[in-house]
Amino acid sequence: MDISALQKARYTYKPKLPASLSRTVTGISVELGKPTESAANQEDLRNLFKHSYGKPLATFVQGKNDKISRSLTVGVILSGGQAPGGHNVIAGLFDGLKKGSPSSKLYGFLGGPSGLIENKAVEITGEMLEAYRNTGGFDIIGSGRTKIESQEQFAASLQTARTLGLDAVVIIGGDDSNTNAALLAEYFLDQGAPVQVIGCPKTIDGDLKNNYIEASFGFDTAVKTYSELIGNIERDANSAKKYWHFIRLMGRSASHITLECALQTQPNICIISEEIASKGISLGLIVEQICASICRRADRGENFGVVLVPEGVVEFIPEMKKLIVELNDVLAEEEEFAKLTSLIDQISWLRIKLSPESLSLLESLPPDIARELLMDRDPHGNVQVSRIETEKLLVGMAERRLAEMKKAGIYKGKFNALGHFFGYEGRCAFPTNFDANYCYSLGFSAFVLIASGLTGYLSSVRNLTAPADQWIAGGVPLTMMMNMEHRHGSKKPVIKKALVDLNGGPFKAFAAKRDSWAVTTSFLFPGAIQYYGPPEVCDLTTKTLQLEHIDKTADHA
Ligand code: FBP
Repeated sequence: MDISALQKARYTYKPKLPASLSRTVTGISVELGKPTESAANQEDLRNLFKHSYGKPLATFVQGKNDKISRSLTVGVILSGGQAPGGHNVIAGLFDGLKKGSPSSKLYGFLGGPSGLIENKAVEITGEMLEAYRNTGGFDIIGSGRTKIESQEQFAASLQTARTLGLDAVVIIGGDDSNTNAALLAEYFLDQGAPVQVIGCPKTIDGDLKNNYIEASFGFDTAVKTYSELIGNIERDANSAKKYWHFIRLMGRSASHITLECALQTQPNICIISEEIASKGISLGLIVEQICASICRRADRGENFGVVLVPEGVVEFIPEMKKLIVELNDVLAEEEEFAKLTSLIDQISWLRIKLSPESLSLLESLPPDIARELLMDRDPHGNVQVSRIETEKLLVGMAERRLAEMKKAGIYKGKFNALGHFFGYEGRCAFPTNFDANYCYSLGFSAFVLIASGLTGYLSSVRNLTAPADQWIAGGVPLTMMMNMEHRHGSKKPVIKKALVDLNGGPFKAFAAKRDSWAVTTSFLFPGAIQYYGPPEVCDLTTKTLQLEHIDKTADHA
């Protein structure tokens, strides 16, 4: 098979581990802290997770560990959207297992959680893994978004675990997939089945984080890929001086990706969904603010610019959010609706089900956007925001508003706009050195958690702004990150999503500069990810991680 020169070179890269994991495995011991509480709704969660609620934090330290050299059989699942570094999590887990005992086995479930339910698995061998080390993608075993939620699915998962003789299942996923991991751990305990469940924090969206999970893997690589592309577009805009580029960026809910890209590239305008929600800014006002910048730049003769739009923003604009919540509830149980194919029929079916305000908003939207809002939800009940072309909606609205402003003599410039969407471009890039090391460490930590007999934990590697050997590895109880939320028309236990903190360092750093970026051309060109070369270029962490680290250090001072 042909492989690129970079792929060949990356096979030989040796990921770095925290010092606590670099010693011989029998020298890695686990220190357990005090019992923990969930993020909110403690009473509800204590009742729902009778066997796994409130476990202590685990930290790996130097010490004797006799249990660790057992022969283990483990199954691994890649769940949800691709994120750079997934192959390295599997590599770290595999290498850990084999260091523990060469007779240990690792099965990979095919196509995500459904592989566990249906017992579709392959044994991952050293030889097979060699072709995937330090590469992007999830293609070694594939991924999927099946949600393990019914009693039949839980029972089938247990049956698979028994058939394969599994000691543990590792679920590599985001907040929804790790919610599944928590439910599965609880189910196995309830059934008295000795099958442990460990999660690993994956998602380019960067919204699976808290005091113990500093970042989800894949974020570093994805934002650097998008920032390179945005920087290239900025340079083109500044050369041609004739286009406004509206760039929508992935990130289903939180705006971490968009915020980090703004810090790396200094565009003219960047919308942060969390701010829109907190200030109750309407769609009309967003367009007004964009047009104000376009006008001021036109007055300086600069009829070009760059606008960053988080894909999740539609769910944060108050009137759109109300519409989406109503649609989610109405569409959750309706088979009748799924049979309707034309937009006219769909809207007339919804006429008596939606509130008058939501109905009139839906009817006022361009047909393409209305159609996108009515598309199928994902298995977790989420609207598929990556398919809603918000950048086009904003371009259309800005065009109309600028035409009015021109008529009124307030605007004298020219407005030619181009829309872009960057999402899939970043999800399978070769992991940066940071993600290659981080993912390998997360996989290795998952092995130590399993070998230490723990279940219901998320593998955790902290102190990420320091060099890898100073990282702190361990595990965080999954129930510690949970709360109750309204999903699919009812209250469900879920891992709490970390949205952009408007009082946090990253947002404040952006807010301090944005007024000047809105008028002057202040573009920054980060360039392509570098895998080889000076550490100040190759090992640079994200600005989000650096600024959040400064916040945490100040909190502890
Ligand atoms: P995960 O949360 O599963 O990691 O997925 C993240 C993501 O890339 C979002 O940014 C995006 O909205 C979504 O996946 C798109 O998924 P799909 O390609 O399955 O529609």
